[in-house]
Amino acid sequence: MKRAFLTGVTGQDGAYLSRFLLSKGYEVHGLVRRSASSDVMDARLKWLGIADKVVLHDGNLTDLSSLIRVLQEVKPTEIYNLAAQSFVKSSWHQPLLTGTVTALGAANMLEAIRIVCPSTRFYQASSSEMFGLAQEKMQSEQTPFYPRSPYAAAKLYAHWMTVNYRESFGLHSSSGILFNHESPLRGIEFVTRKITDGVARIKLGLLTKLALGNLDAKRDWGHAQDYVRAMWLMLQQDKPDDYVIATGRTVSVREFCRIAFAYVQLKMEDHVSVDERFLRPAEVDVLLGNPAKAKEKLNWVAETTLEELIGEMVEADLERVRRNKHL
Ligand code: NAP
Ligand code: G4F
Repeated sequence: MKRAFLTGVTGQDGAYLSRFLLSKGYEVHGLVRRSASSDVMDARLKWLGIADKVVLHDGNLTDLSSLIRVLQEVKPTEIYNLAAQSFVKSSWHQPLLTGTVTALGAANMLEAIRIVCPSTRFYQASSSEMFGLAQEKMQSEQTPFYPRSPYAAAKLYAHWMTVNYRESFGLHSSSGILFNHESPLRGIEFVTRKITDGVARIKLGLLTKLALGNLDAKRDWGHAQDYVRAMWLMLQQDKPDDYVIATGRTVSVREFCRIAFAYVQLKMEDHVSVDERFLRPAEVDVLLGNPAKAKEKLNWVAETTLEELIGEMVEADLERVRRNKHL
């Protein structure tokens, strides 16, 4: 039986990846950190109807002893390290915490694997944020990195540790350099979900204005459901490697807003304002990924268009706001 162990199982990608792996017949185990709000901890797994099918283990990415204990218990065949302090803006407020979880947490996971189960395949959730001040118009596996936030610097350390443990100890450790991917399960603090939630509230008469930050920033946005498939494909390869996962299309926050408001027959100009509280000390102006290697080696392409993604997110938020549902 194939047995997967996920850190970050309660997050957006953890929920979609769990569902994907269960559909492939895997036994799925996940790491959860202790929370005072344990009733909502597995809200995303519940949303997808799989909470009772995922085995949860108490632990923390910053606690190596907990990782060693859980790996000894679970004996996974595949490990997906999705846990992180993943919100870029917060990484300036909590740079040391971000380094401890997002950078050293990955090193803890790699050490636990090296000690307990060195033949287990490992996936590291790397990020297009590592390209930061992008050195090429389209970013590929060959593009030099230029991190622009404590988050990106932490992810870069984790990325190179994944490469290093592959080269030093022969671990089957792969790194997915994923561009932004969204869904109805995206955290409300990220701009896409903030916009679709705002659109729903404005459409239903609960809000009139939506305050955002830099409307000119451009991102290559895809659907999380497509991207978790790429994670799995990486671990099915004979050799570990690094892959850029992206759609190859970039649009601005302004254009994302325009499409989302138009979906409910509203104009963004009537509702969106700029509030400098949402600006960042250093911005990543534009990201655009080149997924050619993933297409060639993994036979992976993004299947969901941006318009389909936005439609699905707006519909989910309309439903959520109408029913006053959590998440
Ligand atoms: P997310 O929704 O923010 O989920 C992050 C997960 O990490 C949550 O399950 C969280 O648990 C867990 N976590 C945080 N600190 C932890 C700790 N100390 N110990 C154990 N677990 C901890 O993130 P996501 O969007 O699913 O992204 C998954 C991964 O991919 C992250 O590493 C992110 O940085 C990376 N990534 C994301 C994107 C994207 O566009 N989504 C793109 C590139 C890379 P709680 O539920 O307890 O908070
Ligand atoms: O949605 P965001 O917060 O995502 P960001 O910073 O691109 O990071 C996400 O994608 C990365 C992959 O490239 C992941 F590694 C990371 O974990 C995370 O999932 O912001 C997107 C853009 C930024 O340029 C930001 O300045 O939107 C701009 N923006 C404009 N107004 C805003 C807002 N972002 C947020 N969160 N809130 C605003 O009001």
